[in-house]
Amino acid sequence: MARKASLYAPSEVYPRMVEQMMRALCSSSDFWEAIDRANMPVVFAAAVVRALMEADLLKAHHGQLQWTPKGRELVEALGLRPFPHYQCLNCEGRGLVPPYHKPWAEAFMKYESHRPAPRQEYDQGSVTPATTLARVALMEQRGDLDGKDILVMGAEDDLMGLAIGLTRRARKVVVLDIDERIIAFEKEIIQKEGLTNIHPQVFDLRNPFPAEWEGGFDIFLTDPPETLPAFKAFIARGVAALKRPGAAGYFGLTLRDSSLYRWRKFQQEMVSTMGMVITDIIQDFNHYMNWGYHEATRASALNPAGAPPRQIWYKSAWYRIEALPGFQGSNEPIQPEVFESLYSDDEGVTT
Ligand code: SPD
Repeated sequence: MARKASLYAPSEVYPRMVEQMMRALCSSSDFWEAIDRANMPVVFAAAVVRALMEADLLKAHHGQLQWTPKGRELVEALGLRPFPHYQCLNCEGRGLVPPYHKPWAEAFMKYESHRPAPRQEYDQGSVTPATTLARVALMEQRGDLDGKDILVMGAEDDLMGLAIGLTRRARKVVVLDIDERIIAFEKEIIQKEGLTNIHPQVFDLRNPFPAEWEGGFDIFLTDPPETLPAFKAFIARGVAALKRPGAAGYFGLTLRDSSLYRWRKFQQEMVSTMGMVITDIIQDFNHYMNWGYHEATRASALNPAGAPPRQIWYKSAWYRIEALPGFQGSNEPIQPEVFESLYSDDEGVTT
């Protein structure tokens, strides 16, 4: 089965992938929910489903994926069980509960629902408010908030810079985003709240940073596009912005638009080329609210059952990396050919 599925996937499908997806399909007949349970890129999950359907083990029926009698027999013969649900319901598996009762969190909750709607051209798809609050809580817990100079590089539809600003505990927060709607939205709130430590500005991250930002920050945050050159360009630039050893970066990496093959390359870049150490990888920390342009994506076309997602299925791991002596970033411009395929390639299909 793995060999057959490999014909439809960008890289080799190995037997564990088939087993994961089959177990996920025992847990849910919904394509998107099954991907979430299997924690597998859309393209690989679709390849396994296609191979199972061609072998007459699985069929699509009224938007759902159902085992055929032959499929059910195989599942039983292999002893495959649905995945159990042991996740903590309070923290949703993040390992910490956002401090909803704190004044800054309450202020954030008051504003967040008015944020501009996601745009496909920028691959927007915002994380849930709980995710944003949990990210700030994690920074506070790791000593990466109080008195720090913080740089937020894009993905500000997640409103991370705003949430950090509202704590009034960072020394300075510089927020960069290409989407002028978001920058205008934040400027209004900043004025209303009388915040003096947050500076949002429209910035195209294809351009190099001005000299004063190089080595100017204690912390960077981003949620980068996941094609390899785009990832390298974003993270290397974040690293170039760090002041000294002990400074840190936070970012999200999915297993929806990237495979473990690609994670290995990302990790090699960060550790070997940039001299960073990975201190945290918290799976499924980031939950993304479904975006309005789903039906126009390749991901949607890859679902043989056709039905759109009914609940949150797109999640990512939250990484924290820390600079060690000798670390090295790069502040090169992002080349036009990198930008052309910034969001989509053979694995990235949700934009
Ligand atoms: N296109 C779907 C929304 C994706 C949001 N960006 C996730 C980037 C993760 N590094």
